[in-house]
Amino acid sequence: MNSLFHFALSPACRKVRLSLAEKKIEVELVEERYWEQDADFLRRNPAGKVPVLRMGSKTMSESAAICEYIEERHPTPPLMPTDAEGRYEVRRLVTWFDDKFHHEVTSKLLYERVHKKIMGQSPDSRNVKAGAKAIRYHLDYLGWLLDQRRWLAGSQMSLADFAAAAHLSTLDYISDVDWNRNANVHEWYAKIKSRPAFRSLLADQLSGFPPPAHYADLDF
Ligand SMILES: N[C@@H](CCC(=O)N[C@@H](CS)C(=O)NCC(=O)O)C(=O)O
Repeated sequence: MNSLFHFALSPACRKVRLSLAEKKIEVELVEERYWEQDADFLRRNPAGKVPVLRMGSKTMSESAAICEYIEERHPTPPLMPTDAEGRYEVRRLVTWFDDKFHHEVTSKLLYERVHKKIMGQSPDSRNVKAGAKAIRYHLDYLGWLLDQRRWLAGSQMSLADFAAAAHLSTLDYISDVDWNRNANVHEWYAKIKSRPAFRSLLADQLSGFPPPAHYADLDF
């Protein structure tokens, strides 16, 4: 059996969960309290980060590398285009979310409001304010991309959509996404949220942090 060591509200873990589910690869989810940095966890990933995926005898870390590995081993259904330009665009957008969006928005909202609390620290309101401001610009950028494309990186759903949806779904869990800001983004998220691969994310419950009613509602 494959095992994914994960944390429910980790966008990097969610991206891997979406890829595995879309390709119908079964996996046992093992919750990892990564901030405790226990010895077994550090043995699995000396970088001390989730996700960690164990497939057969192989133990892997780094969500982008994991997703591309899954893609190469299980190419159907495809989550990467076949042409170099298309693949470039997917990788650019995955990096946009895992780097820029993560730094400007996710770390400022989710990590302040949830992760810090779990670790017994107080949120910094300046960060929360900065994150709430930055997400507007990112939603506008997504809306602009979707003006020209059916999916974020082109005409086919790809890892770029999963990277974006992974981040936005964790923020939606804490009601930090204004779905009325951009109709294209709302429509795109409704489409991706209704996929069977999304079901396990919508069932997530983090103890002490109940999700709002709209979180699992497909008609939000
Ligand atoms: N580049 C990594 C980032 C993963 C990541 O930042 N995971 C967070 C949880 S969302 C973590 O484990 N943080 C612990 C740490 O940075 O020490 C990936 O894409 O897998």
